[in-house]
Amino acid sequence: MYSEWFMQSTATVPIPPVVTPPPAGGGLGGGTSGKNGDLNNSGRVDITDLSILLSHWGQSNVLGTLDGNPIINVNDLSILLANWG
Ligand SMILES: [Ca+2]
Repeated sequence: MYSEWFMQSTATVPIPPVVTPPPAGGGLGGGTSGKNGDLNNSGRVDITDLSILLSHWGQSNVLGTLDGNPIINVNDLSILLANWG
C-alpha cells in the first residue's frame, strides 16, 4: 500500500514551457515588430506575450511597461489586449 502511494507521488508532472523575457533595454513595449504588446518580437500579440506580462505583474522598473508607468498593471494588460492578434 505504501509503495503504491510512493509510485503515485513520483508521477511525472508536466512542466510548463519557460518563457524567455524580452532582451534588457528593449522594455516591455520596446519590441521591434511595431506592435505595442509584442513583448517577444514574434510579430503577433498572443498568449506568450500575455504570459510575459503576467510574470512581471506588479513589478516596477524591471523591463519597462507598455504605458510608460513604471509599474506593470492593468493599464499594460489593457494595451496588450487591445493589440491582440
Ligand atoms: Ca508576440
